[in-house]
This record gives sequence, C-alpha cells and structure tokens, in this order.
Amino acid sequence: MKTVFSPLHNRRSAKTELDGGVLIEPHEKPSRADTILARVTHQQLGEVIAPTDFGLAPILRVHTAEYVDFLKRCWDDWVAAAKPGEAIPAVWPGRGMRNRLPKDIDGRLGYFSFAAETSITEGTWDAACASANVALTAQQLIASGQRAAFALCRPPGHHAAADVFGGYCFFNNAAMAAQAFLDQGAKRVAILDVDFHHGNGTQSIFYNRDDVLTISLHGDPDLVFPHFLGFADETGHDAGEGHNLNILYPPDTPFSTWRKGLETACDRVERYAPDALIVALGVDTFEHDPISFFKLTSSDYLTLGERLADLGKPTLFTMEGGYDVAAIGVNAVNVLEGFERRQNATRRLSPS
Ligand code: B3N
Ligand code: MG
Ligand code: ZN
Repeated sequence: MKTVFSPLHNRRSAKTELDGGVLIEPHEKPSRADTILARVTHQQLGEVIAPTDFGLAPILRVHTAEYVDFLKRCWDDWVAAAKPGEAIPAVWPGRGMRNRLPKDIDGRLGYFSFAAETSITEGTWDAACASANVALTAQQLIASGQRAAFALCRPPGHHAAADVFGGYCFFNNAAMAAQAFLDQGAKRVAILDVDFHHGNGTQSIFYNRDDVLTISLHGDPDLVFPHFLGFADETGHDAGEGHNLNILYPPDTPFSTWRKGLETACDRVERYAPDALIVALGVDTFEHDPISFFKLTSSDYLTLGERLADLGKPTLFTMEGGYDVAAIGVNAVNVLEGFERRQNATRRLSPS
C-alpha cells in the first residue's frame, strides 16, 4: 500500500492548546505524523509519495468560499490586530444572538469555530492545504486502480464542517476525498470513522445526502468532545435519511465490545454497496491515549485492518487522531498491515 505524506505538515506547530483552563503544549503535534512515517518506512509498508497540488477547487467542493478565505487570512489578520498569542476563539453567536459574520478578527474566529482548544498559527493554512492535497492524492491512487492507499494527513479533518473549524481540524480531508470520488463518477461512497471521537464535521457535510453513507464509532458525546453532535438518533435528513449511523460507547470499552459495533457498521457498509470506502483512521481508541477512554490494544488494530479488508472495497485511509506518540506509529500501521495481510491471503485463495 502506498502512503502519501507531506513534510509541510510541520508548518502547523502550535505552541498552545486551551485545556482545563490553562494553555498546554498541543496534543496534536508534528511528532505524531513523523512517528507514523517512520513506522511506515520501518515496516516497508510500501512506497511513500509526495502529494500533488490540487489547488482550491476540490476544497471548495466541500467548504464555503468565505470560510476558506477566513482561514487563509486569519493569521495575518491576527498579527495585524497586534494580538500577543496564538489565535484562539473566545466569543460565539450563542442562543438568542445574531449569526452574522463580523469584521473584527475575534468575531470572525468565533463565527467560524465551534470550540476553543484549536489555536490558529502561522503556517496553519499551509499545513491544512498540504493535508488536503495528501488526501486528494491518495484518492487519485485509488481512482486509478490501487486497492488501498494511506493518506498520512496532518492536521486531521473529521471535526471540520463546511464552514467551521475545531477539534484540531480545519479542512475535512475524508469529505473532500469522498466528493472527489463522486465528481469522478462514483455513485456511492461510504465513510467509516473509527476515531475515538464523533466525526461531527463529516456527518454535517453529508447529512442531507444519500450519495455518502457516514458512520462513526465513538465515545458518548454526553461525556466527551464534541458534546453537541454524535447521538444515536441522528440518522440523516431529507434525502440523507437512513444514511448516517452513530455508534456510541461508554468509558473503558474494550475491543471485544467495540468490535460488535464495528460489525454493525460493516454490515451497513455492505448493504450500501459503495464504490469506495474511506476509513477516517484515528487511533485515539488506544488504551493509553491521554485524552480518550477506550481500551484497544496494539494487536487489536491488526484485527481491525483485517476486518476492513474483508469488505472488499477500494479503501482510502485518512489519518485522524491518536495522541500516545510512542504508540501511534505501531497502532496506525498495524491497521494497514492487518488490511494488507488479509488482502494478500484472500488473493492467494481466490482462483486466478
Ligand atoms: O477532550 C478534550 C480533552 C480530554 C481529556 C484530556 N485530558 C484527560 C488531559 C484533555 C483534553 N479536549 C477537547 C479537544 C479534543 C479534540 C479531539 C480531537 C480528536 O482527536 N478528534 O478526533
Ligand atoms: Mg469516530
Ligand atoms: Zn479523535
């Protein structure tokens, strides 16, 4: 399996994350991607290639023009306003207020965000564009006949909605790749989000549509981020009714429980019969992840990869969360190795 990677992810190197009332070093940091890349190379997963630059057109298929323009200018506007720290939203259009776009950068930050942990910094735009290109290049590999590809995206994407950032995400890499498949002639695409957190951005982008099935397995939002979306009664709307599935789990969920939801998700994907499958691959389900509460072990990720391969679909993996940096390489690449192992075994069994 080929991996698409851009060193431009390093342009996003925030110094601050608002956590527990204090500014900490961000959990979402450059060493995450570098560690995964080192493991990809060490395990000889396959060729590592650089992304193609697709420009803004595929981004604008999913995100609004005013949001893209905001992200592009945000850091310069922040510096021009002589703010001393990194750009952190602190005011939102709450209930009873007007949902209009202000001129001032503090107002714009709140208008285009849903949470305050994610600071915008110099280089965030460059890294977010590079991450989008990584996903779109991996999508192209699959469109041109590869069975699977790994988009080593950083920053991640699944919390980003059409015009909202948050949860360390700016552009929704999986959603842009899904839209690219459709624009190139696919009839149906499934996005299966196995990250610990609900993929609220992905859900919201496709909520009214029947050409993308969105499924997320995640910690109960009553207890964890993103708190305000991701419940079981969210099944889609209008044409999208029946095309969104949320599977929630409580604290301390082990793989033996988690995999039952995975089976439900896989059944749904099979019934949908998509032309392509996108796996929003977060490994913050790991037992030692510092911000999550599931109990998956490193070997469980091999089993996950095998199960995904059994779906038999052209499969694009987009990297999402995972914050135990010491284990992130092994865990992410275990999914890909499990997938390859099963795929190769199936190939040997089937008549030539
Ligand atoms: O949820 C948190 C959070 C939870 C626990 C923490 N501990 C125990 C130190 C710290 C932080 N923060 C809110 C931002 C979470 C963003 C999640 C991004 C992600 O992985 N999405 O898939
Ligand atoms: Mg999820
Ligand atoms: Zn996550």
